[in-house]
Amino acid sequence: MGFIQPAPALANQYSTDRVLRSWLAHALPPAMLGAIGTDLDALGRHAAQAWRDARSRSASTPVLTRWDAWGERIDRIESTPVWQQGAAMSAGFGLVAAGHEPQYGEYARCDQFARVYLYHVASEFYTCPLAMTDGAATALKVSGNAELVARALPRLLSRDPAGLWLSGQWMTETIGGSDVGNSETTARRDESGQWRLYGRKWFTSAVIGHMALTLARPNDTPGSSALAMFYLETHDADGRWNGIRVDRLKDKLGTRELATAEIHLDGTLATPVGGLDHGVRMIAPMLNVTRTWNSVCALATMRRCIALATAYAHQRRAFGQALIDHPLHVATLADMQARFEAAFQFVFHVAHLLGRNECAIADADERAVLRVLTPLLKLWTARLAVGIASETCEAFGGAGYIENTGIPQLLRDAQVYPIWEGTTNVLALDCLRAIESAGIDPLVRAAHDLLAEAHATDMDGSLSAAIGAVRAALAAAVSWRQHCVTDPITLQAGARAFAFTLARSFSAALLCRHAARAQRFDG
Ligand code: MFK
Repeated sequence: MGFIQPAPALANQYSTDRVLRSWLAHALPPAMLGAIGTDLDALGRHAAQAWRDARSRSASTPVLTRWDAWGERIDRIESTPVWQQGAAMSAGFGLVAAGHEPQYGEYARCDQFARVYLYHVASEFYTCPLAMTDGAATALKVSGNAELVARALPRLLSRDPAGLWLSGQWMTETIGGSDVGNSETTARRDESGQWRLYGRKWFTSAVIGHMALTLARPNDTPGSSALAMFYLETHDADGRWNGIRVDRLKDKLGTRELATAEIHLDGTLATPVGGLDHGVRMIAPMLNVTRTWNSVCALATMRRCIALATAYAHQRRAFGQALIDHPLHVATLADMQARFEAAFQFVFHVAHLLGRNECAIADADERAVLRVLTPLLKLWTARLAVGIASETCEAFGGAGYIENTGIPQLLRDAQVYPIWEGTTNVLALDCLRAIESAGIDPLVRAAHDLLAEAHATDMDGSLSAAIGAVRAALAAAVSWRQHCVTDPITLQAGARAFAFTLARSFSAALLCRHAARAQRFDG
């Protein structure tokens, strides 16, 4: 037998992550970092082991059994082995709970998202229902519905695997994926006065969950504002489906371990969470949390891609030397790393802002900035992850096109990030709407503050060109918007480019500050 190359190996994904460790060391109180370090280290070890384990077994996908042997409709979904460990991992490491527990105050979301970032790829997208569980907990808290909060929150935030509930976010219908306001599901009171839902939900990502938040129309009025947000539990006390039929599981490009279902609601008992209208407004806090999770998970994919491509570059030889000794290959990896580090700064900056907002210590400017940065972060990190995953396939050559190396899956899975939870264009328009209501000044001020700090602490002046370039890009974006603010067609047509410019500028401002700090600290 001739030459055989070994599979790329991963070391502990926490202890070898210079970017994460240095960010945490600078941002978190030292006692907190000491307290969470053991968990992060264990998650980093788990990630490396999960990569090895996945290479030594066949891929598996969830299986839907609709009928039992005697003809009874059962709609049972069997999960993959990794998913069967999901509740223990999630409760044990507090992957949802950590973001809501008070002990770390404004840093709770930083702690939580460091955990999620380390767990995500190993989880086979078990993080998807976790994201929605977190979103449901957040939306219920914001709703102020004390009864539902008392019933669901202890379960959604449980650290006991047996007591942990997962939540779905059932929004998408055949008539409207992005255009949720067209939803056709109706809500009717039965003879006992209880609300029951009737309709078809076309993409339900957590039908294996215990509850869901969903939208339905309590009367015949069309339009988005006539939708109400409902809470439902998927099974009754005897374990029977609550008027839900699972029609089939989706045959998807990626995230194949995740059971995404088409379902019918046929008399599903449900409770209005708030009033009987403005359901989109009520579910928006959930969307903003799941969009942040999407960004964290996209970041995790980038990191995994670069770790694998770098490991491979050290072992694969071509033209007489290792790939890592070829300057052009190194430059390609360095470009991927630069994009990843910009995304990293952006993700954890938003995580911190979210934590500050939820602790009620964010000021008005920070709240406005968080509202605009959330869709910007989601749309930009999603596209970055797809680009880096594609580049990674190429860095592996032919092996990157062979399914059982595990490399193509990174690309197939990454393609979901720009689609679910709002496409790039939907989010670019959301960003315009957010700026329309809060103005662009808070965002510009926040970026200028970062650049001013970078400038003031840039000891050798090496950052002045970068700082100048970011200021110029921001000024161009602001002036473009000002120029077409009375021309909605031009504004919408340019929304995507505008959003990308803002996202790149803001992350570059964060990088400038980081670079200035790095001149002083060894990290
Ligand atoms: C691994 C990571 C996993 C991540 C989880 C993945 C789970 C996947 C499951 C799914 O994919 S679920 C489907 C996700 N679907 C979407 O994300 C829908 C995308 N479409 C949009 O976001 C549309 O822009 C939107 C549905 C919000 C448009 O709705 P409307 O009603 O036509 O628009 P409108 O009038 O702008 O918004 C209604 C209200 O909500 C307004 O408030 P008011 O009533 O006070 O005027 C908006 O300000 C408010 N709103 C909308 N988006 C908001 C928001 N408020 C805060 N934040 C937002 N993002």
